Amino acid sequence: MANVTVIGGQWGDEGKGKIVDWLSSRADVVARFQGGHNAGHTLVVGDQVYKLSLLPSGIVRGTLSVIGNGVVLDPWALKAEVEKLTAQGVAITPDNLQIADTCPLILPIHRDLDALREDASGQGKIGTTRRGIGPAYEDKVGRRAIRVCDLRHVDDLGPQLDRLCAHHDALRAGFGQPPIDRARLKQDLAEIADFVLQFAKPVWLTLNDAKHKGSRILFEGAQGVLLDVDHGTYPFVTSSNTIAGTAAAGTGLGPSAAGFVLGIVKAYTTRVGSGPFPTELDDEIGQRLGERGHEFGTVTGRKRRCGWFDAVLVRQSCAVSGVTGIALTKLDVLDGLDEIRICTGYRLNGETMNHFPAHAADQAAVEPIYEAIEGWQDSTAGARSWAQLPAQAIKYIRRIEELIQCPVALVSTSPEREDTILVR
Ligand code: 2SA
Ligand code: MG
Repeated sequence: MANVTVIGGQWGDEGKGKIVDWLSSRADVVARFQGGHNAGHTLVVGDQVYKLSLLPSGIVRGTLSVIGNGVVLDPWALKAEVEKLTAQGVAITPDNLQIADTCPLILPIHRDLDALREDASGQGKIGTTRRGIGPAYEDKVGRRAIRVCDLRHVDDLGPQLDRLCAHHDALRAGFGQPPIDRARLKQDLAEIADFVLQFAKPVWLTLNDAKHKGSRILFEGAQGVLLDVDHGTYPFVTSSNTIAGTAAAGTGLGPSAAGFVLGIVKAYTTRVGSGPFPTELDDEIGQRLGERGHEFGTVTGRKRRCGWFDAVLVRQSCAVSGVTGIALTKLDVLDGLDEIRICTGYRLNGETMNHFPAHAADQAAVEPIYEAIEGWQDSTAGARSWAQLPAQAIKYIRRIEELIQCPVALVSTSPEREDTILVR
């Protein structure tokens, strides 16, 4: 196996955790390159369920796991997750976890600001995970972030805190909040510093050394292409680039390192948070998909919105992310439906279109054009070979492949990692 970059091809929750886990047994290094502890990757190993938000999924199998510079890191969330996994019997040490010393930190003020803004935004609210992701990225590009390497110099944070406070104190005043308590912040950082610093490394160097040794690197994306800050359903997106191209920038390896770009795509569509969703089903079928698919947020427990497969959106995701092949997940959730629909185009103001328009109002107004195919009654749950799939299920997969203009490389038929069909 060469390097593989795994990304979500829809709005996240496509089942990346399982696929990354499946692939991580064949990788030497697993690297996260964007997002933060807003991700929710579920791994089922035997009778154990691991829910990861910040740590790369490779950690569960003991594979060297790297958090790249493109990730925003909440040190307290890191500690809590490390402790949670340690209690589940996963050994986490500086030998198997490395964190880029250039990662910007998510501070308590970011979490507060995320929630204050959401609460003040009325209809305009994004439906964020309230983890402080957006405010932390803003501070990164605004050049006022405190980064992992700064934890080595907490006593010398003066000028950085000046910049941070100049910005945030004004914002906080607008929300009726007191200025940042600098002494408290410094003390909190000083207390958590050693915990984070034991893992801090120039990970670009680790990864470049791994590359020269011929090691196989697995890049683990979080969220999905439709939540990408440039290519997604802006402004209802996350604050990072979630496309495969970010694997290079978010770790310090060049674009040639991405290798096989595997887009994880659910056999239907879900979304958490606000924003347009053309194929959303507000009916019994939507309800059924949510129940059978256990569609609740891993991090926040929020109920996910459900709908039919949207081939227009996935085609676009595959294109902007340079997807080599897709892994189709949760096919079994569609078992037993009489008829299955696939969105093949949109109608907007009387015109037909085959891509998703850029403007949020147009995105909300498009009407899906559906193609119906007959469902299948037999169970696909747990199928491990093409031969175990009903003919209609194969037809559905082949039609998706055609419509999205991208081959299906894997089909996943249950959360269990061996329940995977390798197509090519
Ligand atoms: P944020 O917190 O600023 O990144 O939120 C902005 C939008 O991005 C969406 N988002 C997600 N969508 C799906 N899954 C995500 N991870 C968790 C999961 C989410 C959860 O796997 O279940 O537990 O609720 C995730 N993270 C961010 C978010 O809903 C906003 O629409
Ligand atoms: Mg998830």
